[in-house]
Amino acid sequence: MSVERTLTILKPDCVRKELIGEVTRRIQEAGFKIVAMKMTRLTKDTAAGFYSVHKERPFFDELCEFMSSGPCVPMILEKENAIKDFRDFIGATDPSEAEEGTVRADFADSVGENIIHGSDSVENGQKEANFFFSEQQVTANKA
Ligand code: ABT
Ligand code: MG
Repeated sequence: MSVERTLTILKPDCVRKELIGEVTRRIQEAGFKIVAMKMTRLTKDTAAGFYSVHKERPFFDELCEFMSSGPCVPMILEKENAIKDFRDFIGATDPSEAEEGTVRADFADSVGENIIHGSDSVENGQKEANFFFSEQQVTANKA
């Protein structure tokens, strides 16, 4: 196994519910190292860019509305096998199907508002990290 990077976003519902601290604590306790982090608010257009793979899906407009409805907290995480381990850690997209003890099972209300994002491949993780951060912002944190 090799060290991978994944991009997570604590979504606007996570921020509204004042769960930034709790979810971040769980991320760190599970062994993911935070190498970049910020709070930002996406515009509807920026959210559409981030989720452009879903642009033909019926839920796309609602998704972009939600993701731009308030501030969110993107982070780059590093760990061995980070992509799969983080997807397991957050639980299924639909919280009613998410395994007990996962972030989505514990805190998410619905498939549309599901608290947290995790990249679904190493390649997408790199693209999504570049969407929010420059490499310089990551290496600056390692010094
Ligand atoms: P993300 O980590 O946000 O990408 O979610 P995940 O990879 O688990 O699931 P996908 B399929 O990528 O969903 C992207 C966002 O679209 C929302 N969604 C998805 C709906 O609202 N309705 C649906 O029927 C489906 C399949 C969930 C995801 N984000 N949010 N918020
Ligand atoms: Mg996805």
